[in-house]
Amino acid sequence: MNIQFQSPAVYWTEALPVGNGRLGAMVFGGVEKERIALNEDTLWSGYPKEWNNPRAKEILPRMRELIAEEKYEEADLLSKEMMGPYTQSYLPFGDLHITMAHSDAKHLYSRKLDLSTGIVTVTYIVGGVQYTREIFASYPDQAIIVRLTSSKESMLSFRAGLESPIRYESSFDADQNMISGTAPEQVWPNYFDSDNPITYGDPETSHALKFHGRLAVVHEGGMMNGDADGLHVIGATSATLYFSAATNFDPDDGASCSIRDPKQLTGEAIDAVRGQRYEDIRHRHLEDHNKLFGRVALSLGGSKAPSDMPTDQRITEFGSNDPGLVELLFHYGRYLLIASSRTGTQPANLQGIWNEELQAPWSSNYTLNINAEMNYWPAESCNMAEMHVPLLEFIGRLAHNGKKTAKLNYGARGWVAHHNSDLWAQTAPIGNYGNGDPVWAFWPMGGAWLTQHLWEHYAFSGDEAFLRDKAYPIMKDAALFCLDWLIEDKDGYFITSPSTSPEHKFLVGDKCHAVSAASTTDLSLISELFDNCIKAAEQLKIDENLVMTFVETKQKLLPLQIGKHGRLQEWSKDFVDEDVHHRHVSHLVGIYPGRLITEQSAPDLFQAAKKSLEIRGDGGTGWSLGWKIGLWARFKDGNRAERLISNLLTLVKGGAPMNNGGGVYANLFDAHPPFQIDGNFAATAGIAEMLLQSHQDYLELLPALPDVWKDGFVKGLRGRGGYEIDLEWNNGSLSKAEITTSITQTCKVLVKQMVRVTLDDEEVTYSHMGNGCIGFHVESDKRYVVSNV
Ligand code: FUC
Repeated sequence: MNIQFQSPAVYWTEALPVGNGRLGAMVFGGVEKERIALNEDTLWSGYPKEWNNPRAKEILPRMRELIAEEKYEEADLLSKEMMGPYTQSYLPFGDLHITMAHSDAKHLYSRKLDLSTGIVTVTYIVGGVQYTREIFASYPDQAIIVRLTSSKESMLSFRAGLESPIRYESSFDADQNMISGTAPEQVWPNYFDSDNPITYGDPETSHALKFHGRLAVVHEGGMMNGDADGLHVIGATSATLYFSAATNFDPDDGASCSIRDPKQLTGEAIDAVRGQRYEDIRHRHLEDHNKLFGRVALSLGGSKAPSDMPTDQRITEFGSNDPGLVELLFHYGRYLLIASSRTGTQPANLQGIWNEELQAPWSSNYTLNINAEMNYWPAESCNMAEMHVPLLEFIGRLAHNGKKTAKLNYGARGWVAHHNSDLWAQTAPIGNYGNGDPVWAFWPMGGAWLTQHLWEHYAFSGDEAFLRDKAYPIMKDAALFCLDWLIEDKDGYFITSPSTSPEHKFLVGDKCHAVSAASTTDLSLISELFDNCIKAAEQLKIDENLVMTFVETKQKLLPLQIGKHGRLQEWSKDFVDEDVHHRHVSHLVGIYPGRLITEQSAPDLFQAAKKSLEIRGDGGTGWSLGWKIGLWARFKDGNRAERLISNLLTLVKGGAPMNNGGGVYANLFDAHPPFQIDGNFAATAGIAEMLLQSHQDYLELLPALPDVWKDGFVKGLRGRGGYEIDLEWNNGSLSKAEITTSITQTCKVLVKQMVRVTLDDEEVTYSHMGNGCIGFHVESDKRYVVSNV
């Protein structure tokens, strides 16, 4: 299960990622000069500032009048006065440089990342000596470990040192190199024109984050010394490098903390690990990684490609002889989430935790109108519920800050978040108080969408304590904001105003506009949020009156409509699209990842949504292609979903300019382009969705199996209701399903033909429950087998 090359990386997007949720590294694998690009997930610019804009609530009534009068141009303009500041940026930590004493004249070079171990290995021969590097990010030991060995005694000589693109100071002693500094107070987004895009404060008084990085080296054989040029190891046979980094970000307070000493933190981490045997550290890492990564297995028919074929070549030659590349793409999404989102870390941002640029694309922030959510689509279905927790915790921080924004900006109850956020959990609209375009800068539905994740975490686990103590209070508050945000239109329907369909404009005459009333996205997200709150409150037997309000308001929401060409309308009026192939498909959120519109619950809307997707086409940015995989899976069209996977498996060269022609880079990172990790996660989630669906209160096995995945199996997928499922199929149809559950209940399965259900080879009786479903009693932790008769 390798991503592999026969040459070092030239571009960062050819380097190989490792991560332990907090520390990330990209391994280039240079022979003479190795570069390992480093990240620490709390290293962001800025500090918490006042981002709320009370003027918004003064403007709101006028905005609503303008929209009701269809004066969209004026509404767009006025919305600028409701904006707030841009978010801050996720920063690179720096680089670990290792300069070998030998030359670059290598042969038998190989560089690979084995997803099943989380270890990058670089090997080559120079001057008759085989050199090997192993690099991994250990979660149990909270360090990045680099192991260097030479096949002949005393042939390992190198210099190692840390650098950073952020202002820093460095120091060396006999066996350690340290760098430290203070992050910039402000980094403007790369799309914002500024003469001074990166500004530092006075390190003595700045509230920006302090950071510290520490590299220690232990060598076997030879000698070592340190000077201003680095740590020099001469004539060793092997050596282990330990890297740790920290900032003084206080997760409880959401701000930098003057008594938190990052130098002490890295010191403690390194002291704890460097006295240990390399084999033990490696073993602990493998155990930790396997526990998570080993939960899911997938076979779609393997690969006829030669086993040593470089991954970029494999992508270029991808075709029907290589479903193994789809397996790799699937596993990569799981690998990347495990590597970028662990208990106690920050949630994965636009680039997970890997970023080399001071002004990363879109600040490498949390983009809430699709991208941050998309990162977590595979978390539950692909058996990584713990990896979901950093996002769920972050939603809690947003809910806290967003209460103030709801009150100050709109005079509303509950909490609100908008288009972007950052380490500081910023909740206001962005756009630098008037510079942004409302089509992206003004979008108050961040909370409504994010809370879906709280509900899903409960739906998959059935963990009622989580629902009661954590999820529901935050969901309810997001719903309270929506109750206050909705207004009645002239016909008595509830609508949102102002409203956008994220990032997609409509045409009136020859002019494009962003802002109108009641986009389908808004109504879908709110409707589903009310639904989830109703279900949650009923389950918890609380808030009866509020449930009535949710029910009544939901019934009075402006109904979704079908427009010309039979499409699900994107806006409440049947406007002309600015771009029929637009990358965002937000109006289909109720199909996927939501479950508002199903073939059974709303057949006409379901067909209309399908028509919309048909017309949107099969192109788009990496993440857009990823979304469409899941959508076609929900439309039960496996071949079409597979076509989108193939489209995503288009090689994008490193350094390609930003555009809408998505694909993957040589290292299989999703290419918007530029690199954006959400498409990786969406692809993994979409593939899972093709194999198992559970959003309609029953299990649907192999709902969208494409013809080319003739025979195969998947193990360890999760379904809502505490299910874990293994499936096997032959010749395109299910041969066996094995079902376990953590909850004793009636298991409902949609069946396409006569089946037999057994428990320990004993027949289990089932009943027909209508709509093609069978139902049978299941007890927790027992393994039920459904097989064709
Ligand atoms: C949204 C998208 C862009 C990009 C950015 C991070 O603004 O429309 O394509 O993914 O987020």
